Amino acid sequence: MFDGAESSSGRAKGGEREVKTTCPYCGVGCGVIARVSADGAVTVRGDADHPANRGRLCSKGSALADTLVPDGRLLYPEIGDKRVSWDEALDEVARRFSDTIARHGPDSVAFYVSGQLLTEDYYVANKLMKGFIGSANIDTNSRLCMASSVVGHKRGLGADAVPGAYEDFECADLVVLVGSNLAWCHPVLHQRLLAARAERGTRIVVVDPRRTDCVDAADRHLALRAGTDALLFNGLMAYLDERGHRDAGFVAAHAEGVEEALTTARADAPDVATVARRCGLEEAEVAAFYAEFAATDRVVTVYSQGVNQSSQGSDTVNTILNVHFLTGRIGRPGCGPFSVTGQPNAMGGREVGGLANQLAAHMGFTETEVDRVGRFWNAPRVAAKPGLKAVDLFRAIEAGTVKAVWIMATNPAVSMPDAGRVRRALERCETVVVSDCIRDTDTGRFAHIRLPARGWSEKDGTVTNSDRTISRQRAFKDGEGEAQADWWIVTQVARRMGFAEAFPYETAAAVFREHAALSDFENGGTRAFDIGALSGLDDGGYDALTPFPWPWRVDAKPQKRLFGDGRFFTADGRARMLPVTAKPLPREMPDGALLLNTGRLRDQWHTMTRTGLSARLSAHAPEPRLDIHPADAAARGLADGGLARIATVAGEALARVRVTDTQGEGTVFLPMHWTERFTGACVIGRLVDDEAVDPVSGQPDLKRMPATVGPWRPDWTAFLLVRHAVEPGHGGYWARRAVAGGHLVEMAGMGAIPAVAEWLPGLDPAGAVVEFRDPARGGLRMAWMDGDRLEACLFVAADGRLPPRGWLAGLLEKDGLDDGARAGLLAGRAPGAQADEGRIVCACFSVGINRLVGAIRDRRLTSVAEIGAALKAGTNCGSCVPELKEVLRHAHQREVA
Ligand SMILES: Nc1nc2c(c(=O)[nH]1)N[C@H]1C(S)=C(S)[C@@H](COP(=O)(O)OP(=O)(O)OC[C@H]3O[C@@H](n4cnc5c(=O)[nH]c(N)nc54)[C@H](O)[C@@H]3O)O[C@H]1N2
Ligand SMILES: Nc1nc2c(c(=O)[nH]1)N[C@H]1C(S)=C(S)[C@@H](COP(=O)(O)OP(=O)(O)OC[C@H]3O[C@@H](n4cnc5c(=O)[nH]c(N)nc54)[C@H](O)[C@@H]3O)O[C@H]1N2
Ligand code: SF4
Ligand SMILES: [Mo]
Repeated sequence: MFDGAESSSGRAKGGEREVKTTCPYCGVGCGVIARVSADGAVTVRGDADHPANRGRLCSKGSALADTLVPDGRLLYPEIGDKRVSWDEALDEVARRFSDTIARHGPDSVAFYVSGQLLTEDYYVANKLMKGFIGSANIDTNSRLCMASSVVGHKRGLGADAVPGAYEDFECADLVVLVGSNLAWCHPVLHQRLLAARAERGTRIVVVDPRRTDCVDAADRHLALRAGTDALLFNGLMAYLDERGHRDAGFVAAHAEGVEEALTTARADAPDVATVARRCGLEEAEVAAFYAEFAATDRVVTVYSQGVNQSSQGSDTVNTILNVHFLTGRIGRPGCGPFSVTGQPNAMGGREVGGLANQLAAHMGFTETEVDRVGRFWNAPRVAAKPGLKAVDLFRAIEAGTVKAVWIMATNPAVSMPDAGRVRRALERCETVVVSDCIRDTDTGRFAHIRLPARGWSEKDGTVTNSDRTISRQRAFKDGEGEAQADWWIVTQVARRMGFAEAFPYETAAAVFREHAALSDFENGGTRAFDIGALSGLDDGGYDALTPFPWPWRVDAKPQKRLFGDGRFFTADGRARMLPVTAKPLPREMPDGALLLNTGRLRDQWHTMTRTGLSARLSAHAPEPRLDIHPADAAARGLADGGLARIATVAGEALARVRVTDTQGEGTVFLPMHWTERFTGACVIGRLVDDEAVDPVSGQPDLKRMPATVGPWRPDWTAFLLVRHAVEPGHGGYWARRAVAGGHLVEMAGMGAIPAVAEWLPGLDPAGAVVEFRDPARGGLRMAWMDGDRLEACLFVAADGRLPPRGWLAGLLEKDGLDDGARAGLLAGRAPGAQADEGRIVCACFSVGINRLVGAIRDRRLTSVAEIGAALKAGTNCGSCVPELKEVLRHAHQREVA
């Protein structure tokens, strides 16, 4: 296993290097080969040897090299806004935490960390807080992400362990996607599923209130009423039992609680008609789904945030597990419940105990476990009880009981529910430390101390993906500025707090060895997570480590699939079937309100600190957009492409309207990605309140927020193309995105057009070399030049008529403008008849909607394959194929009409 040193970091010709690492985005955990040329330029490609992706990458993975830019990086430690040395910064963090603890006790401090830390970072942070500070106040953004699955797993399986492997997607005959937009959020896994479907006819059922791109390749779409999944699965369990599909042998030998679970399910969902009515579905479609499930032996049920991010997320997870236990569809090829994890290391965080209600290495807070971890760490005061979960943690900060918080690798001022409260809490907190790669984030603005973290490409460690495969991330570049690895930063602070002996680490490998040893310590097969086989790994072995699934016990092989022997990690070894009663939505729906669903877009990652740097990735969804059903839009006077105001009890937002029948009536969808660095008023966390939380997992309900929606009709609209990022200060709508060579800022406002100097910081109207006013139409056009180079141009219109952005944006890329370009500049038109690319559909080859439609028309293209042959669109990662089909469908409809 370890003789692959060459394969992890090899030398290619001409001073080039190739390094094997792992993609830092989603939980698929694809292997990436980074090629660094002699001049330092980086290109990436998929690693054909990696078991997760076998060479494939999606649009985000393919664009990784675009994000390796110094733009916006936090380069040095800062106290206040002043640059300081590492020594000063680390001393200050240690002093403030130690002082606060001395004055107010260990529970007056907290860490809020992230599934984007590497396991080694996570391990050290958890050890410092739970073992040496003596509080369990360390929680993670996984609380917003996986906490309900963790609870469901622990209750049903006795351990937080995903039973299957990605191969199960490929040998299943039916894959049910519940609340998972796999096509956009786990694209490579989705491509593997589609390949299997092409080969063996795997059937796919999508359970989602929205018609996502997954539906394109699915046999059935159950567009159920939001929040009714527990009922659907209770109904399925009752149905299966009634029709004789119980695996009596499995249940008798390996499962506990079947009768109680069934009695509750039957009461909840006595028949298909009741289920259909309550889920808002046709009886026939529910019956057909149930019959298909019953008739298919190999079924994988995949679920993610549509299930987890719910006030009854944990219970819903258990209804899914129940169905698999009842029918013995677990522990066999092509069978099982499958929680797909979101972040690259969501799973690793669970292994080290990153959640406030876990200790470490899959141990909790029983006296035995606290004692065991204490002996292993040689720690004087291991926390004896769980700490505050994310929502409660920020409330405690607001209340002033938690007085110092260290936030690492997450952006809670955007991603937490009731982000307004989170911001108020951070504002009044005595000590806020933020470790991030990026200097100016919404959360970083509240920091007293900023610590520059190394990012992907600069740091070494391990991550665990959705199917328990542990892979190495490897550094292939130096850290930007003085950035350091998170494990190093925490280690330095721990030493300064007086715990030097317990934090001797000089390498990530040393941390990993200790983590592996703890997983095996007094385990004896009782804990699922065990990688004891690696506790003696030397540095060379760590460097060369190739991907493997856990558990990997001493003297055994790594284990891909769990529970094949019917033994679970409960005390008696039997699976637990939990009785669940489906609950109504947690929040009152005011009259006329729509249900606000929130989630992800294909080409952006969370709060856009990295994907937002890529022009390619930013072109697919250029602005924050509200998806709304045509009937709901019409009833509210909303037009496609116009602007909408969205208001909830927590806050309000402005977004661009997209009228689409992919959205169910009565619901709207907003992406979670935009922050105040990218838009004036569409921060998702400001819209969702923190009142509806799963009582067991503490996971907030982020997908079912009542909202009122209406048109927002600006008096003027504008756009600005500019080399350096500008945040307009006019208080209306704006959205900024990266374009090649700079930024494009779309704007709209109420009232009179403000004077440029007032709302566009850094742009001096006196410095504009070309200016053109059009009083008749209330318009204004200005350009700023640096010699022959375009620095910025601004177009404002009172009648909504602005020139297309594509050609103009291209001018930022040019070193100088020729006479033709200068002439066209303020006309906003290319001198020749150059086509505007329009919104980008295929991110891999930057193919825009206008070019697509033109080619379909002019070259009479009729299929996705023909588009691929003509324009290459859709031929790399394949994520845009459903959209290409849509474009084809519309183009042909237009032709017929
Ligand atoms: N492109 C991209 N990919 C990502 C990420 C990203 O930021 N961008 N983030 C990663 C992370 S951390 C995560 S956690 C994953 C999340 O991956 P997913 O869970 O697939 O993504 P979401 O868009 O949050 O939500 C999934 C679906 O749940 C549906 N849904 C909402 N309410 C309900 C309901 O009541 N019932 C059902 N059945 N469905 C419902 C939504 O309509 C949505 O289509 O993605 C990962 N991958
Ligand atoms: N309404 C709504 N809210 C949601 C969700 C939703 O679906 N709807 N989804 C939730 C989910 S599932 C998740 S996972 C969260 C995600 O939300 P966040 O975790 O807040 O989002 P990110 O943008 O991924 O934040 C990661 C930060 O870490 C920085 N970073 C990257 N690498 C490193 C590193 O190695 N070290 C350090 N120190 N910093 C680094 C990045 O620059 C960035 O600022 O959002 C949650 N919030
Ligand atoms: S599927 Fe996920 S892990 Fe793979 S390349 Fe895309 S974002 Fe990265
Ligand atoms: Mo997540």
